[in-house]
Amino acid sequence: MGEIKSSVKKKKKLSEPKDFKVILLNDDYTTMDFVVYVLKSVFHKSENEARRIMLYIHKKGQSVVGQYPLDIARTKEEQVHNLARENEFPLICVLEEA
Ligand code: TYC
Repeated sequence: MGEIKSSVKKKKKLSEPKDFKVILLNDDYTTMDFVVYVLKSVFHKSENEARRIMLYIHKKGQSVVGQYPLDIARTKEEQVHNLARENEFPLICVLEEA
């Protein structure tokens, strides 16, 4: 009697791709209005939410402003830095593994 072979293949466990937090940092030169503009245009925050987050960063030094898969997080980071450069502000954001 031949052995019955299972046709069901074992599923290789692929770990879920990690998300990355996008963190906006405070500085002394970027205007509050510009940070609010970035939070609205890049991170789709409402006016009230953008102002609340901006003031939190201003007081505490930094804040997570979103969490995304790596490619999207990198794109957001680049958009922030491009907008900041175009407008001659030193605004910085960094990514951190979630
Ligand atoms: N500290 C800035 C000021 O007083 C405002 C600011 C807030 C800058 C948040 C950057 O991520 C930031 N003009």
